[in-house]
Amino acid sequence: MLSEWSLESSRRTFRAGVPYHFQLTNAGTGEHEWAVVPGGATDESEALFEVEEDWLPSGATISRTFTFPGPGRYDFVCLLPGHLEAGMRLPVEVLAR
Ligand SMILES: [Cu+2]
Repeated sequence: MLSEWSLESSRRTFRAGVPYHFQLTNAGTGEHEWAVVPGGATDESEALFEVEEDWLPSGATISRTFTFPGPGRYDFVCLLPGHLEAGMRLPVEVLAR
């Protein structure tokens, strides 16, 4: 779930190589996007997966499937200008399969 200015996830630990079905809800009043990046990354070019803000207007819920390629730390982030800095980063852990 995304809102101003946070991301929440019912799950924070995943396994590499397993497809996960994510239900993304924008519970905020503005646009947000959802991206998966390597831990600490801040640039869109580093995103492994991205759901653009057009798909997540206020109140929208959509589903996407993503598979983490390998173990390590990843972050769920919103990369709209200023949103990451405002706190929209959620670290998650991915374990070896
Ligand atoms: Cu945002």
